[in-house]
Amino acid sequence: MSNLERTLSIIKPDAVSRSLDNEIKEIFKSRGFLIIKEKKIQIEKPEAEKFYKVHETKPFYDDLCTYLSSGPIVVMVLEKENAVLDNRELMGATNPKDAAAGTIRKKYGISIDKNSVHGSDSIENAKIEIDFFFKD
Ligand code: IDP
Ligand code: MG
Repeated sequence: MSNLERTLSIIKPDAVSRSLDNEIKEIFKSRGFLIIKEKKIQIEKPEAEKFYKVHETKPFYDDLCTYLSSGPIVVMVLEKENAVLDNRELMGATNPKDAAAGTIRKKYGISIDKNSVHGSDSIENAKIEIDFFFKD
């Protein structure tokens, strides 16, 4: 039975500003992800606050939203069997220090906040996040 899924991936400002976006896109493609949609954009802080609303009570919320809106990002819809979990595995742990060898955050992440990529954490949130950036 096919388990084709879509997930939302964001290449964050720390990676785009180091011109790592093409290299990271190649990693996704080489792991079997199809990039169905993509755009390079910069969002305003209120949009970042909406996107990260689930974290609004966290102490790092304001810095997180300032950071996500601080420079260009690449937003992508990735498609593959088990895309949601496979992308989380390929990204690695939130803190690059804890990320496993071979993961994107291990390779490129600078710190827990500048960790290079975002990925949806469930099929339900993937749908919400894809609509957030690509509703048309
Ligand atoms: P995730 O990106 O691995 O799903 P979340 O817990 O959903 O991690 O947190 C969202 C983002 O918030 C993280 O990617 C990271 O950039 C930032 N973040 C999470 N925890 C901390 C923290 O303790 N300090 C600063 N930033 C954090
Ligand atoms: Mg998350």
